[in-house]
Amino acid sequence: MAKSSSVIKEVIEKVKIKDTAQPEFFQAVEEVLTTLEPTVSKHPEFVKAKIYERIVVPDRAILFRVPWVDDAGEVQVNRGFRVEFNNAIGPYKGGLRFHPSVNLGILKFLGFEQIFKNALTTLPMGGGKGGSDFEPKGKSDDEVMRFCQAFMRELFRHIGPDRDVPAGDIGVGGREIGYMYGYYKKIVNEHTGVLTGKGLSYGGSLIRPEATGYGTVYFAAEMLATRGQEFKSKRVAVSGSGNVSQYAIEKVNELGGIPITASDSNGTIVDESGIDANKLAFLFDLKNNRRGRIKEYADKHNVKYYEGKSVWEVVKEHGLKVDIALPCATQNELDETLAKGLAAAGCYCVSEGANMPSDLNAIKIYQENNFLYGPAKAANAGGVAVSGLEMSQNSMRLMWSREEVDAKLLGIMKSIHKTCLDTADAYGKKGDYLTGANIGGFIKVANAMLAYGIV
Ligand code: NDP
Ligand code: 2IT
Repeated sequence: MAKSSSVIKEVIEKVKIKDTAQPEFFQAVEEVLTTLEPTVSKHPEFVKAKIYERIVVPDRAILFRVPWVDDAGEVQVNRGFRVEFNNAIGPYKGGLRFHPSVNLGILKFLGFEQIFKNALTTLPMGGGKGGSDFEPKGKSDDEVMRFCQAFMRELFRHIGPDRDVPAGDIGVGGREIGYMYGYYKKIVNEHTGVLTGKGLSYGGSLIRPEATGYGTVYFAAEMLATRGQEFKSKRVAVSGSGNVSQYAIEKVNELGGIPITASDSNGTIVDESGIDANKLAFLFDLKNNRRGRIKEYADKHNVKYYEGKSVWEVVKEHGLKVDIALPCATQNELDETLAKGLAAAGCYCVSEGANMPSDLNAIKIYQENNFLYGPAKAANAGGVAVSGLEMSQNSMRLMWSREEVDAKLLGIMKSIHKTCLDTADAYGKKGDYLTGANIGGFIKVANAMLAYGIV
C-alpha cells in the first residue's frame, strides 16, 4: 500500500513539474488521481503497465494559426487547438470552446475530464477538446462565419466520424456548428457525422440542445431520491444563462422546482418568484437571438440585478436561501468561501452542469457538510451522451423521436448515477459520487489501454 500510494503522488508531482503554467490541468489531474488511490492496490496490472503515468499525457495536442478578416477589412489572428487526449474506447469526442481565456492548459483539463465522462456514458467515445481564444461576443454573423471557416480550414484534416468528432461548448452553439459543418462538407465533400450539435435538418439529434441541462437536473433528481426528496417547491440557484443553464432552468420548472437565479459574465439576477416558462422564453430570445446581457432580464421583469457579482457571491453576501445549486457557467466558480456561503444558505445538493465549477477546497466543504454532490463528469454527461446518440443516428441514417432520445438520456443519467454509487461502494467510499465517477470512468479506459499493450 505504501508503494501504491506513492505511484499516484509521483504522477501528480510529475504533472506539476512538467506541465507548469497549466493550473487548471493540474487541478483536474489532482482531483481525479487522488480519488483513484483505492484502484492502485486492487489493480497491480495498472501500476505495472504505467497506466496512471500514461493517462495524464494526451495522445496529441494540435496547435494552429487561425487568420481571418474582420468587417473592417483588417486581418485578425487567433490560436486554434485540438487536444486528442485518449481514444482507448472510441473516437475522440468533445466540444470546442471559443472564449478569450482559452489556452492549452484549459483545453487539456477539459480533454482529460472528457475521457472519464465519456466512459461513464456507456457509449464508445474517447476524450478530446478543442477551441480558440476567439471572442464571439460583439462580432457580426459574417465575422463569426469567416472565423469558423478559417478554423475549419485547418481542423478538417484532423477530424472525422471515426477519428475525432467535435461539438459545442462555451461560445459554440448551433450557429457556429452550422458554419463549421458547412465548410467541412464543402472542402471534404462528404456528408458525415463529423460534428455533433448539428441543426435538425442536416443530421442533428432532437434533444441535443436540451441534453446537458436536462441531464444535470435528472442527475440531481436521482441524488435527491436517495434521501427521499424531489425538486418540487425547492429553491434552485442556477449560474450562467447559456445553453446549459437555459435547459436546466426549463427542466427545474417542469419538475416543480423554483429557479431563482441566472447570470452572465457581467452580473446576476435574482427572481424570487421564479424564472417561469414565460420569463424563460424571454431569456432564450435575449441570449440566443439578440445576444444581449442578463441585466435586460432584471429591467424587463423588475427584479434585482447585481452588477459584477456571481450567483455564488450574491448567495453568500445577501443570505439568499437556496436548497439546490446548479453551477452551469464555467470552471472554478466556487471556492471554499463561496461553498461555505452555500452551506450557510441551507443548500445540500450541488449538481455540476459546468465543467469543474467547484475547486478542490469547495468540494471539501460539500463533503464536510454531507451535501449530495454530483461532480461534472457525471452530472453534465448528458450532453455528450446525446452527442453519442447523434453519431449513432447519423451512422444508421435515421432520426429518433424526441421522446425516444429523451428516454435514452434519462436512462443514461440513471445508469451513470448507479455506476457512481456502486463503484464508490465497491471501493470503500459509500455515497461518494466523486470517487465513484472517477473510478467508474477510469476502470473502463484503463482496461482498454491494458488490452492494447504498450502503444
Ligand atoms: P454558453 O456559451 O452557452 O454559456 C456560457 C454561460 O456562462 C454564459 O452565460 C456566460 O456568460 C457564462 N460564462 C462563461 N464564461 C464565463 C466566465 N469566465 N465568467 C463568468 N461567466 C461566464 O456555454 P454552455 O452553456 O454550453 O457551457 C457552460 C458550461 O457547461 C461550460 O463549463 C461547459 O464546458 C459546460 N458544458 C457544456 C456542454 C454543452 O453541451 N454545451 C456539455 C457539458 C458541459 P457570458 O455570455 O457573459 O460570457
Ligand atoms: O463538456 C462537454 O461534455 C461538452 N461540451 C459536450 C461535448 C460533446 O461532444 O457533445
